[in-house]
Amino acid sequence: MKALLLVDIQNGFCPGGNLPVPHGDEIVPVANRLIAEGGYDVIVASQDWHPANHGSFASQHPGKKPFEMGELSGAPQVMWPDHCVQGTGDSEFHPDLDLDAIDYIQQKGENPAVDSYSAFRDNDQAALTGLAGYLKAQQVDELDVCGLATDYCVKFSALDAVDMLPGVEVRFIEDASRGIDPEGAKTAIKEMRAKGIGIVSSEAILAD
Ligand code: VGL
Ligand code: ZN
Repeated sequence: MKALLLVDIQNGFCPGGNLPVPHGDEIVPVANRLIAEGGYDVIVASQDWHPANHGSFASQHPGKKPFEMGELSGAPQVMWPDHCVQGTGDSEFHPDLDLDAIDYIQQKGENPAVDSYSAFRDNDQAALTGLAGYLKAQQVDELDVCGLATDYCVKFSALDAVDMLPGVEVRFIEDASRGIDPEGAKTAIKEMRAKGIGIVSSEAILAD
């Protein structure tokens, strides 16, 4: 079974959101085309879903400013602007994303004491989400990953997919993703490639 994982295509990561990824909204029509014509059997989406007091927010650390480094539960942590707070418009999926086609939504980042870039588990790797179990139950053996942001949640989700779904071929769809920082995105693609993740374009997928 072929699956598509759409990572965090939410208002908060698009222009106008609280943690905007440059040109993040440009991936929405690409994602919709992949959903409609990509030949996927299973389509899943992750949703960054933080409580208002999440420990990744600079606002929870007196004296810290957004994008500085800080600490969370003893580990280094980027201090993010408040973003994707549960129940706010910032945490909603982009209004143009074709939600009807999504079979399973994996929320993440609910524990205020740890961040969760990956859709599969928290950054400390202690608590798992249900996503690996869901994909295994669907007998997925090919997983394409795309979304926001290439250098954070997309990268960590793709790397975890390789570790947590043995035997599954994992690919990253470059033009259906955008990064927070261009250098970070380049490094992320190198890390994914080094892990055996294929780097593909939506064009190639749609032409198949
Ligand atoms: C993300 C930073 C903080 C992401 C989520 O979706 O890439 N980045 N929370
Ligand atoms: Zn977040």
